[in-house]
Order: sequence, then C-alpha cells, then structure tokens
Amino acid sequence: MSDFAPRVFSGVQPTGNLHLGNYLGAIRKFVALQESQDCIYCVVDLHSITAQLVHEDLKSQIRSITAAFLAAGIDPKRHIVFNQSRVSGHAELAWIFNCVARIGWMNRMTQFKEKAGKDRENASLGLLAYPSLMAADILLYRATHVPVGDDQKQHLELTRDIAIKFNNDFSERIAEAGLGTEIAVGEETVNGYFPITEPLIGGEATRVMSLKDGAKKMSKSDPSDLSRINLTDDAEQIARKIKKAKTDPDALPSEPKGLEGRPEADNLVGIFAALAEKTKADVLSEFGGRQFSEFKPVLADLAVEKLSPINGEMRRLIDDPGHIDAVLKDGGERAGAIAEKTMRDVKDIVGFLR
Ligand code: AQP
Repeated sequence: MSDFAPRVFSGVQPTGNLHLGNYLGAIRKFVALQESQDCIYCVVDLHSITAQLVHEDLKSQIRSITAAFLAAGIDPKRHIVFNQSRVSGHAELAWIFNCVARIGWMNRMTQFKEKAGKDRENASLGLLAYPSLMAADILLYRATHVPVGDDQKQHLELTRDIAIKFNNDFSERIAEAGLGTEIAVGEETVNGYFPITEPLIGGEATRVMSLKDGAKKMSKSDPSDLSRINLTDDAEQIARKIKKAKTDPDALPSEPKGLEGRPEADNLVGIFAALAEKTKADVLSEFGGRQFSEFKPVLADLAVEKLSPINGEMRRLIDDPGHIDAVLKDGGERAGAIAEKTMRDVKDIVGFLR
C-alpha cells in the first residue's frame, strides 16, 4: 500500500518489426490495463541507439511501433502515447540516476552481458547505462505499475533499487521540501519521492521463445525472420512460419508436466494458450496425444484470427503518417507537462539552483 496514485508506464523500442512476443508479453497487456488505469505508453527511441547507433529509418520504425499500439487498441486520447526523445526529462533524470546507480549493478545485468557479447570494452556506454534510462522513463512519471515480458524483470528490480537509494539518500531533503509520499516497505512506512514500482508479468506467454530454437527468446533482432511471427506478417507467412517451427517427434502430452525438457513444444503450447486466453493445461486436455502435424494448422488458424485485424489496421495507419505524428505530438506535450513537474521537484531535492 502506498499513497501514490496508480499509474502504468511501459515502453517498446523502435528496433525492428514487432513480433508475437512483444504482443503477448507486453502490448496486449497495455490494452487490457487501459480499461482500469491511467496509462502512459512510450516508443523508447533513446534506447534504440544503445546497441546500434545508426538506423536506416528510425522515423518510420517509430511510426510503425506507434501504429501497432493504436492498431492493438490503445486509446491515445484517454491515455498518453508518445516517443521518448520528445521529452528531455528522460535523459535529464537518467543522468541523475547514473549517479545514484552503482557500476556493479549495471555490470550484473543479463541483457547487457547478452547484448555486449564477448567484446564488452567495445559496447557503448549507453548500453551499459540502459537500465538507468529505463528507471528514468518509469520514475519520471512516478509510475506504480509496469507491464513487461519476463526478460525485463531484472531491469525492473534495478528500477526499484534506484528508487529506494534515491529516497534514502535524499530522505531529509524530501521531507524538508514537503515532497514525500508514504510508501509501505515491509511492515514499515517510509516517506519517499519515488514509488517502488511493481512489475506486471503474468499469463502463459511472459517469454515467447524463437520458433527455431526453444532456448532463445523471440527477438526483433534475430537475423532469421523464420524465428518470429511479425505483427505485419500476412496469413500465408504466419502459417508457413508455424509449419516450419522446430518441434520434436513426440505427440503432445496430456498435462503441462509432460512439457518439461521439451522447450519447443512448451513454447507452441504457451503461444496457443495465450492467444486463446486459456491455460496450458486447458490446451493439453484438448490436444494431448495429437501430433504436431495436427496441432500446427489449428495454431496457425488461431494466430491468423487474432493477428490479422491488428495487421490490417497497422497497414492502414502506416499509410497515414500525419495522423501518427499528431498523436505523438499531442502525447509528447501531455507527457512533457508531467515530466516537467517531476524534474522541478528532483532538481530541488538534489539541490540544483533553478
Ligand atoms: N520474446 C518475448 N516474449 C515476451 N515478451 C517479450 N518482450 C520482448 N520480447 C519478448 C517484451 O516486449 C516489450 C518490448 O520489448 P523491447 O522492444 O523494448 O525490447 P526487447 O525486450 O529487447 O525486445 P526484442 O524483441 O528482443 O528486441 P531487440 O531484438 O531489439 O532486443 C518488453 O516489455 C519486453 O519484455
């Protein structure tokens, strides 16, 4: 329990085609949450230059992610949709958080290790500091809840660590300025400026795996297009990719326990369950004992049924960049007003002269 008004924030990088993992792990949850919460959804373009600096067409990637948000059903009038670089508070707060966070915290991040690979010395400083910018994205709006896929869990823990350290290090200043809000920490109640954000990670598809390798996350940057279902794929492409998806020779088990040690089977059953809004147990009680040659066409039909309306709407929106740009401009102005207030408070707390 805390006295912070509930607010949802989440972001998606404009680094390529959105895929089924982004949809089931994140965007579908964004849509569901907007019915009951105040939501801010961001195309995190500043993050997109951390792993690769020069992008061929960043502007159209930003528009395409925005089109996916809108096509999936996010309402940009009732909520806020914008691209991160429009609001300078993200970079400003990230700098302050770079001074709050410790290098050791960043060095432990799995995503940094995976993305930097063996040649860490040659990774950008931005890639190392990525989680600090992510904490700034969330805390600039003092967001209390963040819907994400399972891969972002560690970054959200770090966001909590940054908020806790900032609240502790500046506790007297926060109290003096009357800027504290009550936060429950275990049995105790403390006064802090930033909320201790809760991750929202749940359902049957928190980590959708590559269709070609059940040990690898489905990812925009995987060089093989057959590894993922893109939100822009048509019915034929979806069916072909599912048909070619890696599986094992055994029939489907009748219970989830039988998926242990069968990552590709587990992944396809999880995708089916998430698309059908059922549990894996429900899916297996229907398909247990059936071969993949029977299961895959039913999965393909379900994926086409769920994704083709989004696909059609995305194409329509991408053909109207003026509308997308107007949505981002309006969202940026509304996000900017909230961010400005936070940055004024933070500058007062840190002790800068304004
Ligand atoms: N495979 C996945 N399963 C479930 N959720 C996923 N997400 C990403 N991949 C999966 C969730 O989608 C949201 C947006 O992710 P992102 O674009 O900001 O960055 P990412 O996690 O790095 O995604 P990618 O596709 O793997 O991109 P690249 O290849 O550019 O690194 C997040 O909530 C994420 O959890």
